[in-house]
Amino acid sequence: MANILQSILDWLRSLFFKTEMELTLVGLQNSGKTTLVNVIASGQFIEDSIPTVGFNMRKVTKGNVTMKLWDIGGQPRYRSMWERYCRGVNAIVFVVDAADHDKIPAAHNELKTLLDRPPLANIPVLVLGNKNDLPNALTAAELIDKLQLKSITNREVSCYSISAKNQVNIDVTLQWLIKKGKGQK
Ligand SMILES: Nc1nc2c(ncn2[C@@H]2O[C@H](COP(=O)(O)OP(=O)(O)OP(=O)(O)O)[C@@H](O)[C@H]2O)c(=O)[nH]1
Ligand SMILES: [Mg+2]
Repeated sequence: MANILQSILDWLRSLFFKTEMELTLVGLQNSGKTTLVNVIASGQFIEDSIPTVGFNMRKVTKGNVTMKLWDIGGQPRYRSMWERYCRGVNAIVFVVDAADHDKIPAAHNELKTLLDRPPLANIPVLVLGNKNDLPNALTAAELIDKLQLKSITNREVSCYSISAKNQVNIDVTLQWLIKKGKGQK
């Protein structure tokens, strides 16, 4: 009953109030962060995105939700910036190239280092195993195992297998993110 009431309240609130939220996308270079932002913003897969120098910011409005998306470069020289751009956001989106098995240990390390930073305590994390259109891409279950996501207990963590290219699971990704903007579980 409480759940139904909560849903009705959320729905009423969504009719009258605009939600503004901030999200930061991080992850190793070539994992597909900029491609994903383009897909979220315009529904278009742009084949030759160039490596991000520093960061980009895009504002995207979906219904009455405005998302400020911080897309940070994944090359080693930019990784020290990740923490700064993750502070105070509604959620951190950690993008992984699920087909690049050799880079999984490095992705695991970077994720762990980032989440160990005290200013980022409690911020929800969405891990996206991108490029599931490629053969041998790791499934969500395999990523949960290899990135040891079950060992993260001090915050909410979810993991989806997506393809920015074929727009697979972009809808569930957006639903998860928008919920975080509304402060929902
Ligand atoms: N097959 C496939 N390729 C993808 C997908 N998403 C992105 N790519 C490709 O992966 C490459 C890297 O994509 P980017 O979006 O530039 O990667 P990035 O994470 O922003 O990289 P940095 O800015 O250097 O951190 C590009 O050639 C994309 O076309 C996908 O879902 N499937
Ligand atoms: Mg980029």
